[in-house]
Amino acid sequence: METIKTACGICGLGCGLNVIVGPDGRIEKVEGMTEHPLNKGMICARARNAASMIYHPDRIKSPLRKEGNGFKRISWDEALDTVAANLSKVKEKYGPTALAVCFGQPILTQGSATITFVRRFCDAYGTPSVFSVDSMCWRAFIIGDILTLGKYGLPDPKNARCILVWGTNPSDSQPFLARDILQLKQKGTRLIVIDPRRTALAKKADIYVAPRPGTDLALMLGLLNVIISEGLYDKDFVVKWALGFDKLTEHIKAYAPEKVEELTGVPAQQIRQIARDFATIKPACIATYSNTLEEQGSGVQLSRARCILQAITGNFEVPGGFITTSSIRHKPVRLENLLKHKPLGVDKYPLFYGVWGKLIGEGEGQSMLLPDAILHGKPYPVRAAIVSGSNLALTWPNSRKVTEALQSLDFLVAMDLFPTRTTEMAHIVLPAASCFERNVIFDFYRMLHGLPFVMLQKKIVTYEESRSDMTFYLELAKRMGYGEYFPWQTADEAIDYIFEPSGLSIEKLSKQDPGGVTYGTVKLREYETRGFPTPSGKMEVYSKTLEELGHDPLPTYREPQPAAGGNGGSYPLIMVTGSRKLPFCHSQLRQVARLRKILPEHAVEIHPETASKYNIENGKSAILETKNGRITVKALVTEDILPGVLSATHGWADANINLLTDNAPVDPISGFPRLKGVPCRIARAN
Ligand SMILES: Nc1nc2c(c(=O)[nH]1)N[C@H]1C(S)=C(S)[C@@H](COP(=O)(O)OP(=O)(O)OC[C@H]3O[C@@H](n4cnc5c(=O)[nH]c(N)nc54)[C@H](O)[C@@H]3O)O[C@H]1N2
Ligand SMILES: Nc1nc2c(c(=O)[nH]1)N[C@H]1C(S)=C(S)[C@@H](COP(=O)(O)OP(=O)(O)OC[C@H]3O[C@@H](n4cnc5c(=O)[nH]c(N)nc54)[C@H](O)[C@@H]3O)O[C@H]1N2
Ligand code: SF4
Ligand SMILES: [Mo]
Repeated sequence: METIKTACGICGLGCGLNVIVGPDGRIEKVEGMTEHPLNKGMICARARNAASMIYHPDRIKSPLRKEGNGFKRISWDEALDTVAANLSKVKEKYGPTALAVCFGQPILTQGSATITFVRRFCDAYGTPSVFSVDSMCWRAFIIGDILTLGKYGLPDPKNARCILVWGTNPSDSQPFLARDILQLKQKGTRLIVIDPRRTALAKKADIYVAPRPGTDLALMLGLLNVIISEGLYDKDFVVKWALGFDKLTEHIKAYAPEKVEELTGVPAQQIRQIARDFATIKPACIATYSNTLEEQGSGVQLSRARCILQAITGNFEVPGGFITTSSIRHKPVRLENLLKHKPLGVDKYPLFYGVWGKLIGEGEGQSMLLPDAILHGKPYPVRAAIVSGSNLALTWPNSRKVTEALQSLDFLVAMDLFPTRTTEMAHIVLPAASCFERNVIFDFYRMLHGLPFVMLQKKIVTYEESRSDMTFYLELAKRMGYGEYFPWQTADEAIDYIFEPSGLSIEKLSKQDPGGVTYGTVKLREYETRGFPTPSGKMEVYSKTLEELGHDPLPTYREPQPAAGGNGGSYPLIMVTGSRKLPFCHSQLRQVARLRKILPEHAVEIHPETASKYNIENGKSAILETKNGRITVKALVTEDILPGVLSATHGWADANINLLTDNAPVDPISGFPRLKGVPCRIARAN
């Protein structure tokens, strides 16, 4: 038996694992790595059952070519030749913009080298049409942070004495964080939870409030109203660093607690109490994550409001508040000089693409615009797509339209671990290496957790003919004649090349620091010596950049449109979608019997009052409907949700909630869709 250390990539958070490998080279057992700074020995059911996923009989074992209604096994050579020939044909006929590359969460969290490498391939081909899940995950907050602070800030709850857990449920989405927060609470840290569902942490909280979904910006402005009117802010900081604070002071007068109570349903007295606690118990942080406040249609402004709350209370770039970290030096690998076109959405959502001339991410397009571009050929035809590590047929909103678009393509390639609703539409399907079957330098800790730490996600086993995503793009580039830009023999060589300026390498992280290594620093009050990296050098409470683009220069609450909830219209209820469930990751892992046993099927959460009003019974089927479609789903009647609100999860092939959501961009700044606060109705299924 051998124990090998690796960073878990199943849900992408990077927990440290000890993987026990038997004499035959098979993974026997997976345990938590006690010395890892994040999970400190803890693992979740998914990692514990990793072997059942890796060796699952349903896995894609070789490349496949579509033949009639089925698939035929082919060799990698044939697959690569077929992909290269078809992509060349599409480029010749329609130009390079006709290829779209779409990647999902497993690529996004594979480490920065993979994303830049995929982009290098796209640059060589000449397509700017790259789309990822961060059109609805996380990026709206990055944009808001940069517009306000000039950089991306992360909450540091592990060092906080007051934590506002706001629209995140770490018990399901970051289990080690839930554990840490409960431990801190026992030691006296003040815990405040803001969520329309009474989550496990909410039940232990000092204060729990349940706002009407989609009204969080009003609540944040209400907190600012109390903090400013009661003088609970850091006056020295504000005078020196907060550009436009005087305008904010006027602006927030419209958000008195009683007014905010009307908008959000949160009692004025609790708004006052939360504001006072947050401003006076130090250090304090607002612990959000990457998907809830972003998907309300006002993600960028929510991010700005939370940055302002953090900074004016003296909680920016201090441990326990918001922290920022130094970045890792990479070799630049983009070939932007070869790109003659900009991706979809740059004109309408320029800040999604970049702020002040600096790309956000790698300058992807806004994915919400892709289905229509494929279906209507505007602004240019998109006729082929490579889908890497995404089950977008289930996970992108408006599944009906996404499916129709994918089916209409001349050529579709999908690389995945398992057959999915997306791979079933592909002309060529490729077997991807799982996170236990490839080397990746996992450098996402700083981005995800504000932890200056790096670790190797190690190739521990090989599975049939699976290959890493980088290997596929490397091989494809060579077939397509881009060898001059892709001189590496292997993906590992390319990773080492990219990380060379940092001094990190696969060899070093494998032999010298297999348990990971601290890399870089957390920055503490860097602005005091260097100012804020914004055009004004200050924190931009009032954003001229937004004003010039026709947006609200100060965060301003606007009632979600179309409105929902108690308005007596056709869709009187409000649905939140996609709350995480611990056994699964999006649409993944439904095959693993032990995980499926924990949560056998999709169930929509509904309050007993709402259930009785609509004649819905616990455990019985119900029809859930929005303007986009309807599904039949089991009802779970629970006191732990606000009356009038329904909560449905995503990723279920048989009761797919994204048949009910819309891909229309809603946030005017980022183009993010609305997946929380969706107007809906429910009826008993007979
Ligand atoms: N088990 C598991 N973990 C995951 C993932 C997974 O698929 N499975 N996915 C990972 C990824 S990619 C992401 S982006 C993150 C997402 O992580 P989060 O966005 O933090 O998602 P959740 O932890 O499910 O928390 C969402 C909470 O927000 C509440 N909520 C919904 N609407 C509103 C609202 O309008 N206002 C407020 N205040 N609260 C609201 C819900 O009731 C729920 O309790 O999780 C990551 N972790
Ligand atoms: N309604 C609603 N929809 C949502 C959300 C919501 O809250 N509500 N959340 C959104 C968010 S935040 C996100 S991040 C997206 C996630 O959207 P996706 O990224 O599309 O989610 P998954 O279903 O996890 O799909 C990932 C696929 O990659 C495969 N895979 C795993 N590892 C690898 C690998 O290393 N390489 C390759 N090539 N494939 C791999 C898996 O088998 C799986 O089929 O969903 C979004 N969709
Ligand atoms: S939470 Fe579970 S699946 Fe996610 S990285 Fe940690 S151990 Fe892996
Ligand atoms: Mo996400």
